[in-house]
Amino acid sequence: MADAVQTPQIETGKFTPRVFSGIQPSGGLTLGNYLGAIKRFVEMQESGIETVYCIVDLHAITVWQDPDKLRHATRELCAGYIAAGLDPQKSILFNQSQVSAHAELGWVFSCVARIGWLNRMTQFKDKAGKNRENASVGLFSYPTLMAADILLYHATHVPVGEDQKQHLELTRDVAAKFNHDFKTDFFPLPEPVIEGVATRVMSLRDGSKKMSKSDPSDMSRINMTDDADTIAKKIRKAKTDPDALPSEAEGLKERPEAKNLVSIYASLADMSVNQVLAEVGGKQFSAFKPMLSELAVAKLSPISAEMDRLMQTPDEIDKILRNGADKARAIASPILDKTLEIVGMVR
Ligand code: AQP
Repeated sequence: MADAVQTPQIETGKFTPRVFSGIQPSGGLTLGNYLGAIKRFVEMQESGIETVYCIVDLHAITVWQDPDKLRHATRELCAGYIAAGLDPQKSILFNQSQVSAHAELGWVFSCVARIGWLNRMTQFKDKAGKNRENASVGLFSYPTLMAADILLYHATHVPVGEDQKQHLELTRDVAAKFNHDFKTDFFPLPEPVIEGVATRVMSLRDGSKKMSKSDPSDMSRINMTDDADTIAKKIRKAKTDPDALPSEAEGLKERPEAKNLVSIYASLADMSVNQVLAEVGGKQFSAFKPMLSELAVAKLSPISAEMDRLMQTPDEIDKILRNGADKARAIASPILDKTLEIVGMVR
């Protein structure tokens, strides 16, 4: 268990340790979401810390979402959470738009954050691309809503993939500026938890690009709902180089595609990269890829079968989300009320 999460031992001061994280229902779940986020969510749930996991549908609509597809993706993400091991009895599972305090605190924080801070966000630049003038205002201010998601629960730890590091830093800046401006210590400065060997799973077609739900090429990613043949085909066709695998991690430098496939194997097998290379060093990709396919299918098939089963009863999923939202509201409402009081709103 080389990449097992260590229960963070940070000083949380007056704040009780609480984990918050979320995923956008902006398409089907990918292997990147699973290894970079959900697998870690489950480990943290089992570590005994209070865990709150959200389906961030308000974030998803920062880019166009077809309403029917959004509804489907929201339920499918909830099914993915549960199928991968999140237990609604142990963790709070809910969707963001059912707890209106997210949007309300998001507004307050959009008045705390500075435009200069948001201008530095690389994810906005990547997602807006060249057509920046045509991007939604929500896409630009996304990180202030993310700060609200986290701070609304006084969360102390936030498990995320590497790509969210900058947004987490902005969340800490928002909390620190709010505390400073209003001479309070009301908000904690949450710690990102970016651990393990697969904090940045790369595209199967291009080792310099993150594996993403919204990549136009389906061959670039493994979807959690892909069947065994599709997974095997995508891994068989994954871009590699002509060399054999090295026997130590050092030998993967400058070989992004090879590093990606070995890291995926390591994360799925709960091994370190060096442990994997000790076993497969010297092999050609023609021998390694079938091993990776077999492992990926063994790990992902039970999850996708369970997702399928859960999706047969969407009413049950909706009930789980409503119950989760009630529990989330019970934590969030007093924190929002106190925030508005600190700001000077008449209550
Ligand atoms: N490729 C990845 N490797 C490791 N972690 C990843 N995450 C996403 N992609 C990878 C982590 O998954 C969590 C949820 O991400 P998100 O859905 O909220 O947004 P995202 O990071 O923008 O993910 P996508 O798949 O790229 O979505 P789209 O295409 O809609 O933008 C986060 O913790 C993220 O780090």
